Amino acid sequence: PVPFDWKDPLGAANNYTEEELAIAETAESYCQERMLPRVLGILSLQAYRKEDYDRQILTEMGELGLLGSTIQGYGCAGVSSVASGLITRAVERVDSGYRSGYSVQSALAMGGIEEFGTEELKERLLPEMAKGKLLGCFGLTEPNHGSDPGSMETVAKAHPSKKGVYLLYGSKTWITNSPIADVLLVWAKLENTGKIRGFVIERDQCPPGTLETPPIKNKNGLRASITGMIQLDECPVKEENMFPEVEGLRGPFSCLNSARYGIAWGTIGALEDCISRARQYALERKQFKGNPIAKYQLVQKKLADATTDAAYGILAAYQVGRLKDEGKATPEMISMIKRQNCDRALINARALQEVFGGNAVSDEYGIGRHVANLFVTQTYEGQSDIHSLILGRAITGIQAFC
Ligand code: TGC
Ligand code: FAD
Repeated sequence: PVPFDWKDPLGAANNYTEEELAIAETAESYCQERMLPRVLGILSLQAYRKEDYDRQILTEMGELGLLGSTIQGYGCAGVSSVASGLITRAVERVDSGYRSGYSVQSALAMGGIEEFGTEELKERLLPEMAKGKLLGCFGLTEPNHGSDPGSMETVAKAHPSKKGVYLLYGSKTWITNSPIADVLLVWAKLENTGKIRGFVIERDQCPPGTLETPPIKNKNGLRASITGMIQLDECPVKEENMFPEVEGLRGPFSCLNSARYGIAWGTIGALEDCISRARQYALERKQFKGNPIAKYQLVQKKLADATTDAAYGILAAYQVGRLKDEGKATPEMISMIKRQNCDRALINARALQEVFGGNAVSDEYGIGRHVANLFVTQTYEGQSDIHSLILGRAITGIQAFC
């Protein structure tokens, strides 16, 4: 009989193609060998402790062909959605903050430009973004409008004297990568129609004082990623940089479908790291007559629960990935896996934290960092309760948002 593998209990790896397995291996080696030392501080960068995001990571990922990996052409690899999920899982096994930086670049900024941008924007920006030379961000959330982005206040007005130029006013907050982004995809309402449109702001084209991106410091989660605001004051954007076709929330939500799908894979990577760390600790730590605490049933139940949820979560994400590539995935499927995998990863990581006793409080054991990060993953890209309401609406036909 085939032996049981606690790292892949339901044999998900049997579903992947050889190409997907090779991509996963490349991503895993890069993440474990070059990314992990940064978060733990072995390279004295101490990303999590010092809130120090190393931008070089995206350049390295670009060199490996991992950025915007599902995009066909424009210097991107054009791999399957499952392969991109496996990359995301490898990155988040290290830290959700690095996965955030990666998702925003790949799914939200590059994905948005690829789906809705003009050919000129795609040819000019995507290859440089794929190399990690230009960094992107995605500005939807505002100080007064998070779960309800349809009420956004950021506005684009036609320039009073320059034809074909818009002036953007407003502010976005909690924006991953914004302080260091070169390309800022910002969603704003056109003053004359009130319709939401997507604008690609290029930092080097903005006159001084029209675009500010102050960082938000002292976060208690996702400290290895950089987060900030986007403040726009008469920020000029050429009409060519406005997405020509897409209007309304369909624009930002289409980008979010891909990013939310990635989070469903990623959070299971973080949970798998918690399982591995807790299992090792439980085997080594001895209490009561020299027994390893792994011998105790209550500890074993925590590991059994977490391992089961991780295994189910991966298979669900895999299923949606295959359907996505066949054009059969619905946004509700993505809401379901985003909500379930984020919630189960957080709940199980929190339970496994208990296995470490007092040592859980030291950041050297890694578990508290994952717990703090997973709270954020459950909150951004649609808080879990919001995804419950999206599913509730689809099930009953009645919307309960307001
Ligand atoms: P609603 O009436 O539901 O829809 C308005 C229009 O949008 C279309 N739509 C979608 N299209 C494609 N994909 C989807 N998933 C879509 N969901 C909706 C819809 O068809 C409609 O189109 P049209 O043409 O008829 O106008 O809009 P609502 O205002 O009632 O929305 C309610 C709700 C709760 C579903 C929505 O606002 C929501 O999902 N809120 C959560 C906000 C959110 O997810 N924010 C994310 C910000 S970005 C971020 O967090 C990045 S973190 C990155 C990182 O660091 O990893
Ligand atoms: P609110 O909308 O104020 O919600 C607060 C609580 O009320 C939540 O629990 C919510 O579920 C609940 N609630 C709200 N409405 C309802 C309702 N109708 N029924 C029941 N419950 C409800 N945004 C971007 O645009 N780009 C980014 O790159 C980005 N990166 C982020 C990075 C970090 C580290 C963080 C923390 C956030 C980021 N966000 C980003 C913002 C994120 O998407 C929002 O925080 C999220 O959408 C929730 O919005 P909010 O914080 O305004 O909470």
